[in-house]
Amino acid sequence: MTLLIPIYVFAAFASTAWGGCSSIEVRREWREFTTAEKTTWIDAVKCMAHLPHDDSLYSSVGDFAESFANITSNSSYYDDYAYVHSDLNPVIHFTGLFFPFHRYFVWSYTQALKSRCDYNGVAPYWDWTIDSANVLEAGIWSDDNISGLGQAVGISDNDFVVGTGGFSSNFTLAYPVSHGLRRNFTLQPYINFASAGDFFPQLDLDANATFTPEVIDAAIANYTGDYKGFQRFIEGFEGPHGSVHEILGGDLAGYCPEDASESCFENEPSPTFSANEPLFWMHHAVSTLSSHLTGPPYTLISNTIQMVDRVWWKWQNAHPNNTNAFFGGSVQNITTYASYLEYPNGAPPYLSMKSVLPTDGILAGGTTLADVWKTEADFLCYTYAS
Ligand SMILES: [Cu+2]
Repeated sequence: MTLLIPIYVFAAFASTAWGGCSSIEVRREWREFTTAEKTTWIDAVKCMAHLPHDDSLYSSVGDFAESFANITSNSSYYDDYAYVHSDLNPVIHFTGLFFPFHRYFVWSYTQALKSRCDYNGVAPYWDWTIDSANVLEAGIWSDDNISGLGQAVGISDNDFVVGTGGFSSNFTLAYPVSHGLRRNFTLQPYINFASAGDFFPQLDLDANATFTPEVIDAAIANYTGDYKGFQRFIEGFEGPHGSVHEILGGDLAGYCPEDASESCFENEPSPTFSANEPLFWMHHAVSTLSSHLTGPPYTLISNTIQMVDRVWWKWQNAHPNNTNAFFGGSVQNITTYASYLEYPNGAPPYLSMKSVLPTDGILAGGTTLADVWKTEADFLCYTYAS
């Protein structure tokens, strides 16, 4: 598989991987983008969605994805990235790979936008804390067809397909079945999780209460040196990461398109195709409970990756004891609530800085946790303005 890594990946790495950063990308919040910059980013994402499927993509886990989303050649390079997240679901969520893999994944995606679609901007993130008090008023939902991300409120008559904004046209997703981008804002998404028992103690929770500035600032200030505790808080059920996914519904939350197979609905909501949503990359989607819990709805969610990465970055920089803090297992164990409490970020064998991140054939091989630990170091070469 290593031999099949596309040549552009090496090209993208050549300038940064060895010998220090020639420049540092400063990631910015969506509302700090000019209208032209927003358009440039949307155009680049749509370009990815029109590039052909890369045959080097393969399933390395398959445990979850194969049941309803086998790799199809009738898909795009953008779909390939969504597929990677779906396939790796059980190894990158509720394990020690959660933060480092998603950091690497968003970075890789941004490199692809640049190398394959001539994107010359920086990776945007959506600071959902700013909009937590009234998510629906967020400017990010602008209906403008070249610079807006479109409506957050879904329309059931239209299978919740987003009908406004830049992704309402020329943007088709392949997984789990061909469909347009879907959203369905739901303030109390956890009502649907009643059968998951102890994992969701507050079924009527207003999801936006979990990602306020106060909540996130407290998380960053606390858990000093406690990587496991910090991850558990951010990634946890009914936590900020999952709440951003679930409050937006549709693709980001893993609700199936109407033409999907029966198995998709049986596993609903499944976060495995959450990376369909362009916002995923700004939030960083993470996800789920997967096939280990029995009976729907058992799954969970993901976050908007980029912002999740920024929260980790802020925590890493908040105290010297956080910077290199790490502890996590390689095996997801959320079979029962008790096992989750024991292994919220993975059971043994434990991971180390030498552990290698999974690629599914389209990400750069041989990347270790150490490579992605410091964003300003010579591998990733990016930082956040604040
Ligand atoms: Cu994820």
